[in-house]
Amino acid sequence: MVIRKYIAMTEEEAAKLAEEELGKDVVIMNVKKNTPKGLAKLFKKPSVEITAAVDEIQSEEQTESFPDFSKLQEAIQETNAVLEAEAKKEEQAQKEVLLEKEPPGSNILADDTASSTAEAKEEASKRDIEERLSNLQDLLEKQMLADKKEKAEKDEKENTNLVYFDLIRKKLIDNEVEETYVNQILEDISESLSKNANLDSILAGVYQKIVLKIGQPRLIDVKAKRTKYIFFIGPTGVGKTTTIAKIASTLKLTRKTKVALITSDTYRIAAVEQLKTYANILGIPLQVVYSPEDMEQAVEELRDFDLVFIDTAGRSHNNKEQRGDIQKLIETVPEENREVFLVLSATTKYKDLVKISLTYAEITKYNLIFTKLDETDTIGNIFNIHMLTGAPLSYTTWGQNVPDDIGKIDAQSIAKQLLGGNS
Ligand SMILES: Nc1nc2c(ncn2[C@@H]2O[C@H](COP(=O)(O)OP(=O)(O)OP(=O)(O)O)[C@@H](O)[C@H]2O)c(=O)[nH]1
Ligand SMILES: [Mg+2]
Repeated sequence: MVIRKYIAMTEEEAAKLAEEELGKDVVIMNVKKNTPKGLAKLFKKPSVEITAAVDEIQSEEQTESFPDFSKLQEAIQETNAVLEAEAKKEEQAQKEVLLEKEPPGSNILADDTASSTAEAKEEASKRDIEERLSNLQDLLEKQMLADKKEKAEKDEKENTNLVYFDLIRKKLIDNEVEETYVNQILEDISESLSKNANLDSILAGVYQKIVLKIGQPRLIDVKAKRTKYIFFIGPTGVGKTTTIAKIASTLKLTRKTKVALITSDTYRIAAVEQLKTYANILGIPLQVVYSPEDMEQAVEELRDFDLVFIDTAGRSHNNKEQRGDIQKLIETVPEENREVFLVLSATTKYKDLVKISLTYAEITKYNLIFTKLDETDTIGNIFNIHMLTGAPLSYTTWGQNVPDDIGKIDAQSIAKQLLGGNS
């Protein structure tokens, strides 16, 4: 894409300069009026600066538009047919007049009269045909002009939209939204695009599409009548335990929800200690389970609580046996009483996130939590993984502070960031 600035006294003059240099497909991206202030007013005149862009500069031959010969050909054929029909009609009319007026028995006189009448008729018919021909030509010219204008308007609209689409596509891809999803969004909105679309309306359309695709956050159901058992699963070190602490403290402190904790992460002493510390601070019970049988017992014992959070050990998604352990643990609780959150770090590279999320999808349904947003500037992967798995998005976290650095997923803020705005 070529982007240039042009300054002139009026916007039209500046646009003309742009068109002369960049061709007729040029798109005016921005218009800035320069009004001199203070003393500068005395010796400087106001001017207009435009920013113009074009996909690529076209050569003279390309920009020149050729007449539409097929239309011209059709019109000529039509004209010929009309003329022929007219001539035939006239010939017939003349024959009829002669037959009617010829006095019987005076051939010479009759010949003279007939020939002068015929000449006059012929003259009139010629004038008539000429007049019709000229009208037809006018009509033809008008039609051609209208066609040309319509084509130019259509081309301009399409080219302008293409430039805007390219700008938006580039922004989304810079923010690591997968190209497939970018194209999907742009295709969706190009169908519903109005004739007078400008950059703002296209941006608004894309923004809306992203917000709709992200959807409503799927949060923990604090009003459930039955005890809810909430599992946190995911790779090592992504922030599962910290996120449980954040959610449990917020619910305990602000909503007075009856919360209990279970940990099955018995592989590291530090892991149990970490959760015990949070449990002590919050004054809530913690049960440690070593097997699915222990889990069943803990579930039974904690059935008077509103919410029971279950911390699991970070697992490599590549280890089949470990995946099997997690699945067994989850299935100790009936589906209607449980909720599973897959915790992923926004800093993990896309290829790994794809593999992790697809592997976990084989063992359970889940909602998505993305952590460590404070450690990355690109958040396209949140959108990508949601689109790939269809799993609802729930929370994001952006720091180590318990309980502050957590919030429900904010579709508007994500859409704005993906489009290059501030959240
Ligand atoms: N910057 C940042 N650090 C975080 C965030 N959430 C958690 N952490 C840090 O990440 C590290 C690991 O957090 P844990 O909660 O222990 O992670 P885990 O998933 O439970 O880890 P394992 O139990 O070992 O699998 C800790 O230092 C946390 O303070 C976050 O949103 N942003
Ligand atoms: Mg942990």
